[in-house]
Amino acid sequence: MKDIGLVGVAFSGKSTLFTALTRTGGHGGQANRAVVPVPDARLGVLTEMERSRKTVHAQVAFVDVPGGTSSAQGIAKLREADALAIVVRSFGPDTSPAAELEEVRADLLLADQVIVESALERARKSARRQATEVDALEKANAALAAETPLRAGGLSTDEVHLLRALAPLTLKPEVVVANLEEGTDVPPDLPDSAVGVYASIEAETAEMDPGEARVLLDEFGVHEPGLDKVIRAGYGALDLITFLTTGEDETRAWEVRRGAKAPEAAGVIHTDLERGFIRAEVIGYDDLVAAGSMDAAKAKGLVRVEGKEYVVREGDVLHVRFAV
Ligand SMILES: Nc1nc2c(ncn2[C@@H]2O[C@H](COP(=O)(O)OP(=O)(O)OP(=O)(O)O)[C@@H](O)[C@H]2O)c(=O)[nH]1
Ligand SMILES: [Mg+2]
Repeated sequence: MKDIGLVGVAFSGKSTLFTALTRTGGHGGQANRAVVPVPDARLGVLTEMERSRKTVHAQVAFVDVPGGTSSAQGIAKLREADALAIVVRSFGPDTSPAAELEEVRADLLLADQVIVESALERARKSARRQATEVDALEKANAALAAETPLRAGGLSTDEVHLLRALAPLTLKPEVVVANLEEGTDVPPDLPDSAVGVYASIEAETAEMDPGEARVLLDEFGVHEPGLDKVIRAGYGALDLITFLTTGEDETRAWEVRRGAKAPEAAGVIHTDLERGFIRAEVIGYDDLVAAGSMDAAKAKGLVRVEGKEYVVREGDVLHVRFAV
């Protein structure tokens, strides 16, 4: 499971958003890590279609990082995250969410500059230095000096690989979350991809009976709550795809690295399935729904047989054949 670190200036509402997330049916372990199910409408459809006894969602974890970018401890925690969600304040008096976003991004750039510069110095002095490493660090250093996040720095796969050990913050995928005043929308000067949430009221309503929550949210002018959007956007920013399995026992969403081949995906379900992988029977979600059921899809010859080289796609419904 992947971790998304919440980052933002003081009082932007990170902890309030975190509380709202923990109440959506999340069952966190530690106090500052909320494990939440990723909303996925396809699961309900397949569950009904195959009359599955159980429905299991993919999960993602949000981490509330005390101190944020203002402390070394906060920065260190954020380095452990797989993606960052930048929370900007868009409620209360004197809001300037776009300026806040720039402030946070500048902090992230600065934090990376510090580690890249010192790594570069060390690499240059080292007797065992490798030209490729020095080159990668120099390229990263130049990007950061030009205020370009490393993810947009034109680094090759190998260079990114060399930098991974430093866990640079600006290499991580990022989503922007506007914490909104009730009755308002995402301000137009934020990126188009920014999602809005009403953290305060959504924290209050997350545990209510859905009908009661609806009434209260309507009263506050919140017609489309944002928590689900935040979770989907966060999950979506990670370099993952979701594949599905369905049957009488359960309908389930699984996550795997984008670009993974069928045996690796099978291994997410169980290591035996990867070790003993023979083939996968595959149908895209839309094709399956159009066919009406797995049996109907098989009867129509719509279920493909794929081998070890097949690259799994978003929304594939898989059935793995294996022998151990
Ligand atoms: N009106 C309103 N108030 C909010 C909202 N979200 C947070 N607040 C209030 O803003 C204050 C700061 O919220 P926190 O969630 O503690 O902010 P934070 O980002 O965790 O702050 P630090 O941990 O200090 O960096 C609290 O008093 C919250 O009640 C919101 O959506 N609407
Ligand atoms: Mg906080």
